Amino acid sequence: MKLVLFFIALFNMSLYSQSYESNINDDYLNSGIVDYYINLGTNKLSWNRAETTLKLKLGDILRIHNKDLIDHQLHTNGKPCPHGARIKPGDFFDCVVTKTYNEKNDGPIYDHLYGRNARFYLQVD
Ligand SMILES: [Cu+2]
Repeated sequence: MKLVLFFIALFNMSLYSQSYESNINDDYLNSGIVDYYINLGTNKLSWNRAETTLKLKLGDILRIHNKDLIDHQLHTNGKPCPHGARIKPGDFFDCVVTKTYNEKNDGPIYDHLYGRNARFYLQVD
């Protein structure tokens, strides 16, 4: 009898974990870690172009990897994430996307160290 109860409990647990997993998967489809690479040779110029605007969703973690030979630093005015810290070559910085961001309404995003000639085109709807 104890063995039967054990298997019933096991069966119920597997039913529960299946529905739980499907909820996790739904959330995962809507957000996640988005890796972005500042390419070698970017130097003091823009990280991307308007035509290659990086589109993100609320809840994403934008992981900015510095593959260049000089430091980089994300400049924001709090959208879509707080202002970045300095990223040394080989390091990364996580921009946790908590706010919508549109360049026209919220102003440009650029490399804090090199100014507005070093743009980063993003959009969060
Ligand atoms: Cu700044």
